[in-house]
Amino acid sequence: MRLVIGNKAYSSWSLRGWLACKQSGLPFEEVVVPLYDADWDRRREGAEFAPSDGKVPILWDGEAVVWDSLAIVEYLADKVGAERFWPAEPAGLAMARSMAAEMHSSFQALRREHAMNIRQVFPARPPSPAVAADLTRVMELWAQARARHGGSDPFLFGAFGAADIMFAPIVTRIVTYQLPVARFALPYMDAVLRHPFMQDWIAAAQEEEWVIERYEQPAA
Ligand SMILES: N[C@@H](CCC(=O)N[C@@H](CS)C(=O)NCC(=O)O)C(=O)O
Repeated sequence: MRLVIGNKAYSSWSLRGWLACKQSGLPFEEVVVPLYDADWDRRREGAEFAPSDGKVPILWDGEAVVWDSLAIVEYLADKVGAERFWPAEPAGLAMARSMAAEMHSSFQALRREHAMNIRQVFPARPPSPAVAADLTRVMELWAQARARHGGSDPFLFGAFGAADIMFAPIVTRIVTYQLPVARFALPYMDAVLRHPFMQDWIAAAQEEEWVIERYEQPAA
């Protein structure tokens, strides 16, 4: 398999796709392309990107191409077995799938106003009302997953899985912008950040030389 991703410092959807590949346990080659550089428009029209929507991540598996982070999770879960990604029992499965889908479709203010930047910790500032509302919803979801399905393991549904993969860039944004969170969330966030896959990604992001200036500013 070959996974095309953007800058590890900034590309949150790439992080999700990459975590999904790591979680699958399958070997894969990663192709990291610098987002929005001088070659970006040319590159996204090339064969590596077809027939995607010109965005990363893109997973190639022989002739098969999957170009959306949540679709990559689903594709790999089908390929290696759902138990690596999703809770086995129906109530946990229903909640985990709903949370992954909500993450994929929602939290626009948090995503727009606080772009991922794994290399930075910006001075704390009060979040906008829209971001505060997004954070409240994230806390509600994490609290419910942990209380109902977390058990003694630290992740949302016990073992590390698809829901954690989808929320991992929210964890890093909370750190980067020092956003306020409920106390119960701290051990969960710590477990995500300490996960070996996350440690590998963060280390690689630190090594990257590409800089996108607009992501190097704290939120307005
Ligand atoms: N729906 C896509 C979103 C992918 C996405 O927006 N990727 C960003 C990088 S994090 C991108 O490629 N942006 C390039 C562009 O919009 O030109 C997914 O979940 O994979």
